[in-house]
Amino acid sequence: MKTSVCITLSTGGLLATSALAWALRWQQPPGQISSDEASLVYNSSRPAVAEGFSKIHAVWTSARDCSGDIPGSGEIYYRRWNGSSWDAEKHFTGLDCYPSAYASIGLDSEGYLHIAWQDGREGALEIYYENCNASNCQPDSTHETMLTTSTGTADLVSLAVDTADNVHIVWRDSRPGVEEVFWKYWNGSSWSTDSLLSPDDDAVSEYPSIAADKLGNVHCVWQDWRSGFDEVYYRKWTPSGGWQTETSLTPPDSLESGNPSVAADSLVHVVWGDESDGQVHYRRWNSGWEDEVVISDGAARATNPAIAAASGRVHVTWWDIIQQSTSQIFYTQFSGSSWHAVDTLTGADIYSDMPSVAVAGNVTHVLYEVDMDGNTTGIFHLRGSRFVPADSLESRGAGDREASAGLGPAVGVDWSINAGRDQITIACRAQHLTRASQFARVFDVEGRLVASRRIEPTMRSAEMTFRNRLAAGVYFVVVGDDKATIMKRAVIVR
Ligand SMILES: [Ca+2]
Ligand SMILES: [Ca+2]
Ligand SMILES: [Ca+2]
Repeated sequence: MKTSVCITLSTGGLLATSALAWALRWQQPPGQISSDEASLVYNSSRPAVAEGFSKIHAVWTSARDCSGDIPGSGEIYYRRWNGSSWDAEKHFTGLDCYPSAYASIGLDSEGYLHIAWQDGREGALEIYYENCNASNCQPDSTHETMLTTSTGTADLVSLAVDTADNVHIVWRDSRPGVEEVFWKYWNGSSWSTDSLLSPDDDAVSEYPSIAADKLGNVHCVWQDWRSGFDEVYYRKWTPSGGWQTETSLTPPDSLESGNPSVAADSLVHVVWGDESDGQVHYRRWNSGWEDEVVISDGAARATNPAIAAASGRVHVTWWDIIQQSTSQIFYTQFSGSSWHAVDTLTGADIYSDMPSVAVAGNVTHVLYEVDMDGNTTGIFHLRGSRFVPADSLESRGAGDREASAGLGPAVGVDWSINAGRDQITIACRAQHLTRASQFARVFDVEGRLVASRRIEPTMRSAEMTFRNRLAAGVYFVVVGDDKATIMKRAVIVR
């Protein structure tokens, strides 16, 4: 029985000096969606999610209906989040158990869900495609279309639907002798021929990611080995001009920059994992490519970011291999001007990876893979919604503007919990709290007030004693006065 208490403090949201007068409240525990029966967990992997008509659509690979006689066997499964629960699971591919995997989805303006995946039913992998009306999707394997006839292997497909409802796919294809990125698209009446997007130069170009913006354009990124190390390249497609020449997004610095992912609204957002510091990096196109920024804060190797852009905000999730034996999911959000503090979504006691993200309204949905027991994996779902942890923003009048006048720039809060987990000590650094009405409060992840006490102006620390032990979970410590608050997030692990 574990008795130790581990506290993880993040650099919490600093309400007083930024516009981030909110936090994300993640529903716990996460829901498992890859099987309706908790006792039955099949190998399920690589979830992909997309928003459409305020619903969340999820696909993933599972071997639940396969005996395992065929190596890599798996089929593509689908569920729709209707706003409060997941509709019944359906399978997209016929249950032949030949490998079907790496599904990518997008929705068009009429509510059709488009899906592409790699499939080994013909021997070597090829790209397949199907669509359905997402209001009541009825996958029909007799309507599947084989989109490629590669002389090599066609896989790692990414799909996007542009504003004219053209369906674009990019994928990795070894037909030139070495893997290159190919593209084709459905123009409303037929599929175009397969077309090379990356230079046919004997250097591997792979892991393409594609996204459509609000203006009718399409954006593709991939990793490219031409300098002897992987770097990220980019091309843009316009309806009138087709594909523009490529742009290098990362310097050829002999440090791998790979697994890029792209999202687009009226701007273009690209993330990737970078070996220079083991972090997730981000670049935005806004009338030109802005400098890259580091958006993760992991101590290990952050990789495989997934990205979504919605309502002017950018959402990024990734996994970080903390140690050889465990991996955790992280998330952060960009307001357009500043990045929110990184949220840790999964504990170090489980191995979780392959996150995917989509947003409906104010709710962020993250799906990811969990290693259940070393042999089987399951797909899990977390919802995060924005909320304001300070109990009464209304009393602060104009909120953030008021708040910025309240506390000095060097504010800081430290806190610790005793081994019995029933007493929190909160320390306020420097002389920030000079007003008459000051408080320290602890909220749980649901935003409920757990404890509150008044702090005298002369006090530099406060203790809060709880009647019961605090359960493991996420908490927020808020210190402030009637004008401003400082929030710090903490995760209490078993
Ligand atoms: Ca199959
Ligand atoms: Ca190449
Ligand atoms: Ca690099």
